[in-house]
Amino acid sequence: MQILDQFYRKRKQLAILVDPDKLTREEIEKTAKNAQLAEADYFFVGGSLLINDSLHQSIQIIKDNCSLPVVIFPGNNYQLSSNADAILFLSLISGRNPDMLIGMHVIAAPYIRLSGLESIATGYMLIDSGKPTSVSYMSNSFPIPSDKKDIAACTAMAGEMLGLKMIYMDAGSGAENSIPKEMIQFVKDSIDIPLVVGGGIKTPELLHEKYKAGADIAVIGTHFENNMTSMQHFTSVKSSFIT
Ligand code: 1GP
Repeated sequence: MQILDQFYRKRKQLAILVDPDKLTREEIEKTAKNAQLAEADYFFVGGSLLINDSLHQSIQIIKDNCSLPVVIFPGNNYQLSSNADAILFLSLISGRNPDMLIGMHVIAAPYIRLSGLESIATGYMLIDSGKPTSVSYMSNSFPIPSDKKDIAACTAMAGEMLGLKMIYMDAGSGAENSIPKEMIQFVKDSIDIPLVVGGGIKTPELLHEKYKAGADIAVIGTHFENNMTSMQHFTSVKSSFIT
């Protein structure tokens, strides 16, 4: 998988999150074209609910308008499409809801196998961002408090020891407070697998802070829903980390 190759080459990466419920066809088209021009690395596609059943179509629009890999970031086990290149096979390791740790995976596994999608085993950790998020409500799980970096680090460590291939720390879409740099750094120092960080990254300065603290891949969704043309300002942050 390209994500792992880039990680071993020590390249910072940026994923653009598209929630098919929040963007029109035209907006997805524009986002795809902008992402290609700005040299973003991936599209993550998914949402907590997906009311409009447009996952398949949204992925196709992205594919028709750019050549970036599309990775499904599923809110539940119905969010599958063979139009994508890969899927984050998420285990919600910050929570204690067995369905989110293994139950839904058992249901989704044969479909993923049949679809031919590459599955990326990912330890998903929700971090408290100051207010309840869709994910914590929908998953019936508590996020890790943002000042408990030791809990976050031990959770990530356990995920790595269980064989997961990436850790994704998420403050939730549209989070007021992004994940504190101290926590990112502490987790990064505790694991050897790629670290994905998302939620509430609204400025290039915040993105720089997350990369500097140890994020290998940053995920941005909400900001680009309203500021599509600003992508270049964000992707140019990656180049300051090329060694
Ligand atoms: C949410 O990490 C992603 O799961 C992206 O968050 O929408 O706040 O950028 P934003």
